[in-house]
Amino acid sequence: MKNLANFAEIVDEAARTAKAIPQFVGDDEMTLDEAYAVQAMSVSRRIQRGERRVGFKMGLTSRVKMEQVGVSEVIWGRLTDAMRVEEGGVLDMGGYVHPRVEPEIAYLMKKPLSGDVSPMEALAAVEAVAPALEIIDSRYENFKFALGDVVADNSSSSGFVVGGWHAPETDVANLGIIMKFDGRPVEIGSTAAILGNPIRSLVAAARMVARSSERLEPGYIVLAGGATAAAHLAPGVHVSCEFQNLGDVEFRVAD
Ligand code: OOG
Ligand code: MG
Repeated sequence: MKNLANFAEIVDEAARTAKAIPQFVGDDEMTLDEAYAVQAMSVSRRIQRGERRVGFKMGLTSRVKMEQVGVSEVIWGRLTDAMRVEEGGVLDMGGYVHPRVEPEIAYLMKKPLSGDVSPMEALAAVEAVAPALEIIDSRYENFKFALGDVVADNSSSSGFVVGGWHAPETDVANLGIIMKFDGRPVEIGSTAAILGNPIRSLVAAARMVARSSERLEPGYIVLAGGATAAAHLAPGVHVSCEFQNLGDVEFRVAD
């Protein structure tokens, strides 16, 4: 029998100590349900250390992200309060293995949502929408993984920055994005890259988390997934991202 709790401990310790580990599995060695079970157990370890659940992140919801990591399935992970980076704040790379940053859209939930829902039903459960940056960090050596590995590793969750909140009816279907390092554009894209419209990512989140007996809870943040490829962070870099109609999000990496 596979010792899923042991996998959970290994991946959680790798995240806690920011030390890279070898890939666990090819996809045939761990089923997807087992990988999500490992993820749940590893996040429980964080909760036992005093962290608090604050939401979910969707991953690989754009073609460019799928191509960047060579995995072509939509995935999800769990967010805790310890992953939140203050907007305009400073990120210390010491807590990460090889972090990258990507532009996203964040939803704030006002009503619970779970299972099969329409985009209209999903939107009716939203309190607000915001521009966001996700800081992802794979705990696997060379940022290399198969589907089961990345899901077990909480879908590379490690940090997120949320900008100003807007009314839920704000149209975020196709907004231009320019992500800059030290004022120079590094990634340019559109929110439409996220499944054609980020609301579809919220619909997918409601459906997918239900399989693990979870639901999107009131007060939860849901990150819709990267709209562009992720860019490697380096010490001292100032990251800023302009979202058409939504405003800017920024942070700095400590030297
Ligand atoms: C997997 C997580 C993907 C996204 O927004 O697509 C993700 C990874 O790229 O390491 O967060
Ligand atoms: Mg992401």
